Amino acid sequence: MNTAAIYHRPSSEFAYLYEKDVLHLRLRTAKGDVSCVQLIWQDPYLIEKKQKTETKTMVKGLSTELFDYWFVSLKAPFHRLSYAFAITAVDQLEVFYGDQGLFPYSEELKQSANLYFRFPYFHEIDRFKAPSWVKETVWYQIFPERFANGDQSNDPASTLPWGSKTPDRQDFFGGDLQGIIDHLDYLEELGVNGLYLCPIFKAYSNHKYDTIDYRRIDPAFGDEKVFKRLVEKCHQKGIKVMLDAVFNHMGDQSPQWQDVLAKGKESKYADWFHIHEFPPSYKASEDFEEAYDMTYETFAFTPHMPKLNTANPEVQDYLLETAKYWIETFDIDAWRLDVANEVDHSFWKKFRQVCDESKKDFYILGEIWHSAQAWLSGDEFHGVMNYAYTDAIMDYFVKQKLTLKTMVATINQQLMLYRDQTNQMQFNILDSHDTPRLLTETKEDKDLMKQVLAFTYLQPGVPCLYYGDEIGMTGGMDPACRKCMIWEEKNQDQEVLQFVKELIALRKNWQNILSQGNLHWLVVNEQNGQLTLERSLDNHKLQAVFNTGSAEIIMEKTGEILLANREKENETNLCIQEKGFVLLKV
Ligand code: ARE
Ligand code: CA
Repeated sequence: MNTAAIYHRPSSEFAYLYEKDVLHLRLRTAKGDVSCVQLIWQDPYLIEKKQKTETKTMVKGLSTELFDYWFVSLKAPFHRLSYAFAITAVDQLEVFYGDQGLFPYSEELKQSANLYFRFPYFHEIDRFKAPSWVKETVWYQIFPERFANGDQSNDPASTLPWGSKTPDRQDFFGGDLQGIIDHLDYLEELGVNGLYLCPIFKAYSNHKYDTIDYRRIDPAFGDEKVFKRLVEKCHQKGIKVMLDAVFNHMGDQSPQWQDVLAKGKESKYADWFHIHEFPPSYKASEDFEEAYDMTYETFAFTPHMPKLNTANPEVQDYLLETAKYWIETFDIDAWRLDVANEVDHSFWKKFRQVCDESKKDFYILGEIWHSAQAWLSGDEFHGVMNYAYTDAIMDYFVKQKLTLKTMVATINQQLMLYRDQTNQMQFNILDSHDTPRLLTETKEDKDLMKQVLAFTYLQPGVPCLYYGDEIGMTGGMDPACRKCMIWEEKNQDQEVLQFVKELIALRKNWQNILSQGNLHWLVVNEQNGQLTLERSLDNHKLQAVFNTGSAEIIMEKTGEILLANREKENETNLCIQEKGFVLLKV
């Protein structure tokens, strides 16, 4: 038995309330090492009285390269629990694993109350709760400067003709909020029901991540009246609205930073930032894109984005009031938090409370590109932009940097980092305004793009479509991934658009299973590239077969075809070609 791999941690993603009074427990063991795990449990005060313990068999769930994860769900009569694990290895060795560690198994051990792990009390108020509407959402990300120009009167002076070129870093094309309003019917027909807008507050650049005034809509995008109309029309169409909160830093054109430049240490904003030496200064790189010898802290090495001191109560009040203002005045439904991992937890805990107080079922999404357990224990974010999960998908299907087995193991590893209800809230994006577009990454192979999209929309978590992907737009690394949306139908790929509409409709029709259902990998065949996954909930089952290899896959038709690409069928058989897939209701 590989005892070193055995692991459980109370009050974590290994032991948590999933629903009111329903406890989920997980145990980690070495892959292939254990044949059976029995949970031994009882009320802590009854164990003290030597009351007989109960047992419940755990089931083997997901596996990674190194580990198997075991799972059990249970209720406790008095909302208190002492529990331990009786683990039987394939080599027949049996151990008792509890709060004091591992012991060779014996019945006597069960009488020793102090050897048990504890879930002291099932407090509903402590449970990781998330707004259930998010599970039913298919998001659409818009970069407002490039979606649609609905009002030429607000165009910045240097505005270029729409779609006239691949954008450079400083270009403006006149996109605005009215342009989004004008195309809500398009979004409704596409089937998306959540809108994630990149920043829209007054700022210097075309991306608006260098905020000047958090309380004003950027004049090039419109004004508060237009924004209020946009949110109202979205809500009338059942579309939720998520704004982008850039609280890690401000723009250096902001009045606060300008005051620091003017007055130095005497400025009342001197402590709003992380300034090590006055006056704040830097030396610019030749292309003015990056700086060095900076005497103050910034986002990355960008001198135009001085980092905010979010431990300063004045800064906290200013930002928390901002968060509250946009929720209470415009009824937005969610915040996406920019550079969320570099802002302190103490501030985010206050932020979560403000959002919860401002609007019931408000959704908080952190931009974190790596594993994010520290922000997802229930008192900060509900989910993160799930690049750590979708990178594995891209690295296998598109970039061929991973083996099939490693992709599956990485996905399972990500799922085991978080509580099940948290996994349902994760924001699955394949591309964004910060990455090359999906179709460009697939080298314009539309079948591969469809396969990757279909695979992603079948995962736990909610999908987000980056504007223009649905009509076959391309574009490399930022700023090339931020081209103007193409509105002439003859220049839109109508075939891809139709496929994406079907995929979104399928995700919404089956969102119960796809969001909350179990995930099983039925076939992971490195040789012929067959990957079959199953999503199941109660007695409903969906199975998807992906051909990630080069030879055709012939298989029996085991259910009703819900969606497919590059597959042929006759009465009994299916033939799935390279880069094809089929989704079956079994
Ligand atoms: C752009 C270029 C830079 C260039 C800079 C010069 O991308 O290469 O040096 O211009 O001005 C915004 C703009 C960007 C701009 C940036 C800085 O949208 O166009 O950069 O400001 O001026 C990391 C962070 C993540 C961050 C990305 C960009 O972790 O938070 O870098 N994303 C947010 C927004 C951006 C925004 C900012 C932050 C700043 O989504 O749009 O940029 O407010 C790996 C790492 C990640 C890294 C990721 C991307 O995966 O793990 O940590 O993200 O690569 O680089
Ligand atoms: Ca405009």
